[in-house]
Amino acid sequence: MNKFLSFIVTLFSMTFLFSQEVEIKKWNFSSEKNPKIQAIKIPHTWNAIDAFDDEPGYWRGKGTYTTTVNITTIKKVHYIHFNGVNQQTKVWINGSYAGQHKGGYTAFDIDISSYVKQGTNKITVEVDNTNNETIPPLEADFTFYGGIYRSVYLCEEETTHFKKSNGADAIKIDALLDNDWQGELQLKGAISNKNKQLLNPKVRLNIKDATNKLIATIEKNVGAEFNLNVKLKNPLLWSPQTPNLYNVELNLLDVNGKILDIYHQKIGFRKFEATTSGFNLNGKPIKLIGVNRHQDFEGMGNAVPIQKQIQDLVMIKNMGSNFLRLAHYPQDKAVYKAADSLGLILWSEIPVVNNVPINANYSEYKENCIQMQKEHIDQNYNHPSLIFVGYMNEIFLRMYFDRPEDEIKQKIIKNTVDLAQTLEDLTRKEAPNHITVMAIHGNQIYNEAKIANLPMVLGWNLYQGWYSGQIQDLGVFLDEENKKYPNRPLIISEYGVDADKRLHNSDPKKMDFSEEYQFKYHPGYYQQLKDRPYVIGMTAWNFADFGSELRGNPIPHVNQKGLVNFDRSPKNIYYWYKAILKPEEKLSQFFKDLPSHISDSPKKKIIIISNQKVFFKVNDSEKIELQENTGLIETWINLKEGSNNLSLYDEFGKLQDSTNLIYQKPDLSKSNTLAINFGTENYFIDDKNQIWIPYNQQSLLKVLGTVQNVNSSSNIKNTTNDPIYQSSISNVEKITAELPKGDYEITLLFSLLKKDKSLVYELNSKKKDTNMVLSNQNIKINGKPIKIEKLNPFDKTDCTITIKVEKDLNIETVNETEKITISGIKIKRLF
Ligand code: GCB
Repeated sequence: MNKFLSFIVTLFSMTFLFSQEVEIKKWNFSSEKNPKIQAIKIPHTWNAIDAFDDEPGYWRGKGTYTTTVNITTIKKVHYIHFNGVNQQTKVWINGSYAGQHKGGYTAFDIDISSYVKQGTNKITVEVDNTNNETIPPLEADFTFYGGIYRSVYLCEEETTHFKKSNGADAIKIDALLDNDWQGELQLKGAISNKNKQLLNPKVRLNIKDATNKLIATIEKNVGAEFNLNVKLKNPLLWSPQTPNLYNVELNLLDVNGKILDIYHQKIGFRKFEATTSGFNLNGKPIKLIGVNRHQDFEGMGNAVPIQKQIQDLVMIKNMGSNFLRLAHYPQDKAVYKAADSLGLILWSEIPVVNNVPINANYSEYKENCIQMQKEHIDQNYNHPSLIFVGYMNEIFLRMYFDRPEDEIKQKIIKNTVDLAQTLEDLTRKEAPNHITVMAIHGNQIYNEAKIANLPMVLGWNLYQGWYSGQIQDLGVFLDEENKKYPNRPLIISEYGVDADKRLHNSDPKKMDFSEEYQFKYHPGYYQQLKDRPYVIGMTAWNFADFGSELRGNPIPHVNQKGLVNFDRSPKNIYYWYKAILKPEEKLSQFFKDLPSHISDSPKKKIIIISNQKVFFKVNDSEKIELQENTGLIETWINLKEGSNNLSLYDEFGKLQDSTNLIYQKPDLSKSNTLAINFGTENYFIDDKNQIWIPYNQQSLLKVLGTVQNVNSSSNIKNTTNDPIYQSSISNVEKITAELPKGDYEITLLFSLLKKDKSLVYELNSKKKDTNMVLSNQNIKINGKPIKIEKLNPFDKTDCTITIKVEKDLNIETVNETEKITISGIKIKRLF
């Protein structure tokens, strides 16, 4: 753990806990699916593995957690605080039902005082992540992992304490600034004081600076509800550059001055405004640039330890971001605290995504949305980082995709606008000093239904150059919207493309999943944003790859639009953002693609990520000078056969990066293995580090016939090398090659691709998938017959044979009228 991170972690553990809260980590768990009781630790989910396996879907049902806690006195108030459980929770204490909660992304308290006894108490928690038509999200492009995936605390309080409401202490703080930049802290609170048991309750408010020096204190007798106002002279302001924080400590006292309850919160003074000519923070314009974040992590689902979550925010900040959208749901409280300390402006929202019901479920659904938004606001209101509060994402997406008849369409619009108006009003009332937002997809339906007029800032999720159109269409779209609605502050709430670190292409194209296309798309968007001062900012989709079970993709079940991989190792584009967003930190490095360049041509495109003047040398001889101002430089070089040394220097001759690149011709007299992928222009690195070269990069193999490419992005079973099988060529009459004399191992790779079920997210993509029959292909290799048994859809078959070759390799069908459909071929020379 780096120093900075460990500092933040200690800071949190100090403020998070005080004596009456005990974290309950160890539980026993069983589920309807697997009744065998197992000992587990929180955070926990039962979908970390099955949401990524070959079987479609993931288990959604009921899981039961049990544990015991020791309670020393029942004279006090006890409750269990859950930070997040997906999706419905019911709690029993010693067999008595104590309460429930709906919704998977907000915290909640279950008061257990009436059910506990002195000594050992049994807690039973039933968690249900079955698809529920009344709780948002109903559907979305992410996996709804079930379980108690955030921390749980047993809390003990005096009978008189700060009131709890909506999973938080009912204390709201505004740290305001007047026109002369003088601070005023306004605090609203409430006390739970059953039967007026405590006479004359008193509160004491201490405000301390970052070094814990007391700078203001007041004491006041209070009733059930109270307000406190404190003026602070020349407070240090909070901003992404200077995340100055103050500590607020509120004590509840009895008449003798005994402390009955303590509330802690870090606050920050900042003033902001979203206008049609940009965003101002503390009186200065600032372009908001950052990322969206989902909370899951490779191999863990949503049960991610806090340290890893904080590390995400450290990486996001280190990339140069000043802005973070927590999409599409409230995240762990540690995330908001980290944003406060690191200086990241937050957009946080509830998961009302894709559609709103129009059947009998609507009223209950609406109630659940309202309750969720209240919890979301009450739990996070006091964080200085929280500025944008949202409540809907692409809410007409399902309707757009399904294209229902007009009557149904009108009903959907009616309910959706009704819900949006309710949530907008609620948010303005409950979070009066924040900015309301909504994210919509690039379609006019939102303007037509007038839902786009509701929020204070409108967020557009735009994917021109991926799901539709070209990269340059972004600016055209934004300009048109700005012209039509000149009074509407705009932000780009999402933009991005899927990119797989194993796929590379020097001539990248939309939908090819290569890292190179991602590298073309993001700078293209950034430039168009910079050219448009009226756009408040933009958040890339997504910080990291994340689980979305319904997706195909080169890594099935994973949305790969991350700037970093699912395990948080950076993709090349992460460094590009860092280079341009942090010009003060000099960064120059080679774009990392393939360890070897295997092609008929020695020409290789070199990409350099740099925010300074650099030069580089190939094999210590040629010196190539480069000027830089966009963070990225592309140039072509010629490689010699064998090993090539590339070294990159700053203008003063200091080495910045070096790499070794092997150039190999696809020639089996010089190397012993050649792997060729059909139906694609991408290079692919498989799980054994074998590079598969696209058929068009070599002249060794010849394919005869009027061949057609067949592509899919669906999961191919029984392999992690999906990209090899996700592309094929069909209608092949013959494959031939002239090989050096010898013994060879030949592997032919096949897969049966059927038309993908289109995803709701792939708005305008024209799927190239065709239905293919690949049964009983009878093929001969140099006359030796091999038979491919019937394949299951989206399954793969590899056939390996050993043959002697005198001169030619010939792969053809036994029956001349049949044609071959094939995904790849690997030729290994044995000697
Ligand atoms: C969107 C959605 C987001 C998806 C993303 C995508 O517009 O808001 O949830 O994950 O597109 O990758 O398609």
